[in-house]
Amino acid sequence: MFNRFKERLKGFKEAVSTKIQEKGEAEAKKAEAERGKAEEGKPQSKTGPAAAEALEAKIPAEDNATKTKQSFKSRAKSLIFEQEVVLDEKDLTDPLWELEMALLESDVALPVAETIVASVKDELVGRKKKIRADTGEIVEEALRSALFKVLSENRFDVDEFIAKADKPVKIVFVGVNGTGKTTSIAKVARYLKDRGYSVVLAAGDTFRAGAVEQIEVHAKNLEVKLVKHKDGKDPAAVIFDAVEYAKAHHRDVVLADTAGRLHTNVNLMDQMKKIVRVVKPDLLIFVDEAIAGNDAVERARLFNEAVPIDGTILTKTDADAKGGAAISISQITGKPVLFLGVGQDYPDLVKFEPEWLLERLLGS
Ligand SMILES: Nc1nc2c(ncn2[C@@H]2O[C@H](COP(=O)(O)OP(=O)(O)OP(=O)(O)O)[C@@H](O)[C@H]2O)c(=O)[nH]1
Ligand SMILES: [Mg+2]
Repeated sequence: MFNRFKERLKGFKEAVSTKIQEKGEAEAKKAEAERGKAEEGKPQSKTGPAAAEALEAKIPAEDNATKTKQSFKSRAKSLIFEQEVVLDEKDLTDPLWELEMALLESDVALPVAETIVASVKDELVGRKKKIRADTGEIVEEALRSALFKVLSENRFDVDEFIAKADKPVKIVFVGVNGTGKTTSIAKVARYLKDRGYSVVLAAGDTFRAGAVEQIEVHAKNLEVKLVKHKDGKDPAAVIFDAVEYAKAHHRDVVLADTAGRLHTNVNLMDQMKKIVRVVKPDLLIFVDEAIAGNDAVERARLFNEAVPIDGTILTKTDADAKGGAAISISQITGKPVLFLGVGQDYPDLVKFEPEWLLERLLGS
């Protein structure tokens, strides 16, 4: 998961680490030279690389028995770098450019990439950083904090929402063809059943051949009621009936499937607007696949413009090397990500938590 993203960030991390090391070394030398000047004529007590070498030369062979030359050198080096380095904007120009390119190539939307870069810059510039061997950690921390800020916006607790909402809770799933709507409905049905809710499915994809049979298989597997029309072509009517059924039988949640549609298909977009007018869903969920990257984000924006969505489900994150859609989609739509699809089976659904995603984006 997100392998290319991790790979692409390496360049940035290395660039900052190198910059901090270089600056640390330069400042150590400067400090040493100044101390040298101040103490001219006095008995010398040197620090820095020269001191390390001088000290090393003085250590008698017997004292040296347990310490290798190498370990002494590295201790000396860590002493040298145990000082504070302040990075300025100029130091970070190249590394931050590298970061922006890495984000854009990972399909992070431009405004989101800019936000992340600005936030990383904020973290790194002007702060005194104690430098030892952990320059990598400083960079990692700045990235983590910048990404966390982006991922934590528009947070929404779907469990809490369903628990508190009047029943039946009406949830309609929309999106372009083949992105995983029907599979996600089945996964969410199972997720809700596991939490004690009763679920009704609505076979609202009256457009694609085989769509009703497909959701019928899921309903059977999951042992949930499916409401379908025999020859009806009006998805709004099917979903409306499913809601009526749920009311009459005191079911908690209605999950409504719809046909895949492109935002450019005026008729199908009008049909979606009609579904929303008739059903008045409590949640209109846009489903798209993480592997579509920028396209998924752009489609989410366009669907949200046509009919305001309440959130998204990003599927196929298990197959996504870049991570850009998962990072950007909520920022661009202003709506939360509710779940991530992480495989083809029913349990392969993860409730969106910034910490979970962050761990996968930056973890080893
Ligand atoms: N790897 C992976 N595959 C998924 C995931 N979600 C769905 N799929 C697969 O994506 C394919 C399409 O899934 P569907 O649920 O039929 O997609 P849809 O949006 O309903 O498609 P249409 O009804 O044709 O618009 C299927 O082969 C699913 O198994 C996921 O999270 N990970
Ligand atoms: Mg479908």
